[in-house]
Amino acid sequence: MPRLLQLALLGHPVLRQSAAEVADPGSVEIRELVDDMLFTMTDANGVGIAAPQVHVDKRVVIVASRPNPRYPDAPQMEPTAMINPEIIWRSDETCEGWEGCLSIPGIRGLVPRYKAIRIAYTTFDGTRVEQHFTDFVARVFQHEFDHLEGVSFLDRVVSTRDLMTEKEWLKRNV
Ligand code: K2U
Ligand code: ZN
Repeated sequence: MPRLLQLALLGHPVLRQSAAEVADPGSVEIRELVDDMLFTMTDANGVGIAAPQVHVDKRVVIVASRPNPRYPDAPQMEPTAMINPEIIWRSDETCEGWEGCLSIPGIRGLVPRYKAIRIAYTTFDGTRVEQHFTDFVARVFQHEFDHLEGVSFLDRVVSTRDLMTEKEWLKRNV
């Protein structure tokens, strides 16, 4: 049975460090971590989550785009666990979008992200996979990858005037 994990909140040092590479992607430890991360993300209505957000210093993320009030056109995808992910190419073009974060409750920010990216990651069986993402899925991946580097979406907003409370944002965006 997967466990509901405690979320690290902004200010906790685990969110401000570079996470450690995973040595054994196929271990029971990593499979159980991913199960618990997925359960925790789903409970919080997230579209992604990174291991440092559940106090685990490992380079593991889950990307799970689905249509949601802010991004009704977001593609529905199978939640995908990515071990030791990296960005291997990115477009010059960027685009802005509103983001939230499970580790920064109650705040939304307008964040510029690369519009298209090519990524690589390892799966549980040790296979290295490459994928091309655009638009919202590219945004979610970049948000989660930032967590592995100790970066939050607050660090990416161009101006603090691009921040608002979730309550004010919901009045204007849903
Ligand atoms: O890493 C997290 O904190 C999960 C975020 C991921 C996210 C990435 C990019 C854009 C928005 C969110 C959570 O899913 S926060 C909940 C949420 C979901 C959809 C849109 C906005 C916020
Ligand atoms: Zn986040």
